[in-house]
Amino acid sequence: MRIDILSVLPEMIEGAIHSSILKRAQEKGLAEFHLHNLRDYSTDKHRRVDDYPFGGEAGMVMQIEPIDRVVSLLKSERDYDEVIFTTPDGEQFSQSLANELSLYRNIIILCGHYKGVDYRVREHLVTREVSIGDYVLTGGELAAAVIADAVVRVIPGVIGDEQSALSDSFQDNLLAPPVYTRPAEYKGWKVPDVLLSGHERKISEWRMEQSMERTQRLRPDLLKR
Ligand code: 6GU
Repeated sequence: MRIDILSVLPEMIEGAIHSSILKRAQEKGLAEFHLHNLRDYSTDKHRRVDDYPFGGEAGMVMQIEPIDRVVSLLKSERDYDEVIFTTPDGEQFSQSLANELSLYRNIIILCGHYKGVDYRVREHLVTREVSIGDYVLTGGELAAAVIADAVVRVIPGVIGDEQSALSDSFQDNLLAPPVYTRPAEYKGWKVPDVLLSGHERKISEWRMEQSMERTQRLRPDLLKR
């Protein structure tokens, strides 16, 4: 899968795509990231990509031209399955959307700046608008990094033990059960006996009970879906 990310601050995303799992996905040839600085597509001698809004409101607006230039160039090179725009008024990102996007070959993620992008970009260039939650970030860069991370880690082969992506919290609308490792006792704080019992059926029953109890207590909304 190839992900092209368009941004005025690509360095904000750099760290995420060089983190261990996403880096390994790239080394294995399962994912490719291409960061594009929108300023490189400005026609202005000062590399400006924004201008004053028509109608005279406060704040600057990102212009359509640099965005259209890079989107057109990319589309001339390959077909894209989706042009995603990150914005707090988009559809809510979820595990199921991450799973769906992970099946695509090529996607573009355009990092939005809320209120700040010429609306024709959304009307004519973008195919999907995505928010990562009900709060406002200074820009869409961190949201793009979140989306890219969640999508790439569910591509088969990216996570060593494929089971582990499938048993994540949210894959089945249940929170994951607690996990422990050695030592079995630390400062008198003990690992639950059942996990040391070697009794497979009891262990899997305990995990399911824990998942149900934690979901009921912490995220009862998940059980109603
Ligand atoms: Cl996608 N962008 C911004 N700026 N803020 C957000 C968001 C996106 N999702 C939640 N808050």
